Amino acid sequence: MKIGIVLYPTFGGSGVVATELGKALASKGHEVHFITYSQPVRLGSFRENIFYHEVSITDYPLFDFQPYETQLASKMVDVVKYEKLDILHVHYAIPHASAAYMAKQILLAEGIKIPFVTTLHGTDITLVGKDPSFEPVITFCINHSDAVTAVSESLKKDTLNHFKVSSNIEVIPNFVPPISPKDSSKSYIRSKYANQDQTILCHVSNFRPVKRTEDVIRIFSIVRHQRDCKLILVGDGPDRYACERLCRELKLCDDVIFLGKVRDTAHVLEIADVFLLPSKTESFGLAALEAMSLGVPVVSSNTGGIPEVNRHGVSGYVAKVGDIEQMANYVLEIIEPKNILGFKQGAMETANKFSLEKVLPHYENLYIKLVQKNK
Ligand code: GMT
Repeated sequence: MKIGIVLYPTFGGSGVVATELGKALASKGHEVHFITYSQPVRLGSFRENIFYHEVSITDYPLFDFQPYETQLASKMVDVVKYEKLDILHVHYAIPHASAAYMAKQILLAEGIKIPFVTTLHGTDITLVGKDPSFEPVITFCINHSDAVTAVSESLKKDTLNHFKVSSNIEVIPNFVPPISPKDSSKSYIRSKYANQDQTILCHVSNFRPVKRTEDVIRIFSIVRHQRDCKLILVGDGPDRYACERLCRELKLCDDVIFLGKVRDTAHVLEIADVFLLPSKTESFGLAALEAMSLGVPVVSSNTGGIPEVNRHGVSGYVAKVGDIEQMANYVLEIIEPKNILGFKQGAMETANKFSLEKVLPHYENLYIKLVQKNK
């Protein structure tokens, strides 16, 4: 099949999932066309069957805001028409699904029929809670997509609660992106951040308020009173400065390492002992799944879709949002020498349920069904 994938090219989970999905489809022989405004961070180097179409944004002085959605729709029309795509798959409702609907109508007027799948990732749905002005467009796009998928049962439930949905939503969970072979220099890298007796806690996010990154530092501070440990923070975003300030205030600077944005997070995750994800809301928690796949247990909040991923008492523990004392106690329990191996094993086994081989056929089957129906 010839598949167009529309995505945000950034470090966010939706972009990572869309890019890894495209790479996996390409390695199975499908022709994949990524459409977005800059090269997706996880795309990596040249690969067979992968094409990238950049949406260029015209800087025209009349516009205070450049009409990205219009240029994206035009690009989709162009790529579908000239690359003869069979299907479009858009990740994130705003503005990708509305641009896909527009592109579909333009193509229909020219006698070309193309189905499109919309995958909801979470913040596209919860956003409407903050800004109801998006509601009519999101509702329309969900109801006029040829198929809609959500990354967790929890997100499906939220979508049905927030919007008047008349079409079916299929839950296709996120998957563990293939991890490049273990770095032979793992113990060398570990030794650069901690000594052998120290425990490494880790957190990866975009430091937005929803991630509650300051909770990560407070949890670490409690744990550190009882165990010699280090905290590695990966990512960047609006709350980073507040986190740096908090570290100074709590006198943690020597033990907290801010790495900033890292493309290949697996190499950092694999040196960690426990991953922390205390988010306020989270439709899935891809970063936690990546950690689990590397045998790193997770202590997280119990919000949204996280408990579908992080199995309480198996791959780690979940606690109420903001309950940093409980989360710190869970970390201490996991790192007890008698417990750690069981949790590492539990994390890997749970992550295995979200393997690429298990999840990919769901998308492929959906595409096949829609392409055949479209004929
Ligand atoms: O979490 C973010 O800030 C980024 C956001 C995105 O759209 O890239 O992540 C959402 O989609 C991910 C992939 O499906 C999920 O793993 C994240 O849980 C979800 N984030 C939230 O719901 C806050």
